[in-house]
Amino acid sequence: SEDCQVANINVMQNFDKTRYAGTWYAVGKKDPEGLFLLDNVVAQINIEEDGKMTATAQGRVIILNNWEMCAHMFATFEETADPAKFKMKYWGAASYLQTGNDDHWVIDTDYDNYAVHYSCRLVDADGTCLDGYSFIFSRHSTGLRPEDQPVVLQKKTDLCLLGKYRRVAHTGFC
Ligand code: ODT
Repeated sequence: SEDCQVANINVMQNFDKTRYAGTWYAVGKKDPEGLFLLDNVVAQINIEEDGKMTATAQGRVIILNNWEMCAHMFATFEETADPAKFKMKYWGAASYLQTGNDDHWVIDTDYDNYAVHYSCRLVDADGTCLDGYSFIFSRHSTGLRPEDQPVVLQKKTDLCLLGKYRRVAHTGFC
């Protein structure tokens, strides 16, 4: 939003989770404090028979004493009054991986090429986000199509995160 208030952030209208399902390659990321997923991040969104959204994800992480590994993660999503806003409960295949319960907001997607995700973990006293993260997802491991780049740039600006993203490499590590 223009004033960077978390409460005023616009999310995807008429969000359709069935079209969001499938494989997404993270191509850009704004990191939170205590960064976890480094690169080679691929998420697989599933819709279960009961209609609930779940996901698996993998990504390169460095745990404890500089041990590099491919983290295998799982998540369940709790729906809210807004269909584009979920609570994501997540855990790792191994006990030493991160666990948590984060917001998972879908800011914008065309379902077939790009998705802009946002999660604020800590809202400051002034209503802005003090600690959060955001993924730019693509259906293509090679990155965003040129025609999607201006759309995504506008969404980064709307999120008050312009210039805070880094590219997420896909090297085949995971
Ligand atoms: O890298 C960080 O520090 C922030 C990310 C931490 C949470 C990642 C946990 C992944 C859970 C399993 C898969 C979910 C897929 C969802 C897609 C987008 C958000 C990661």
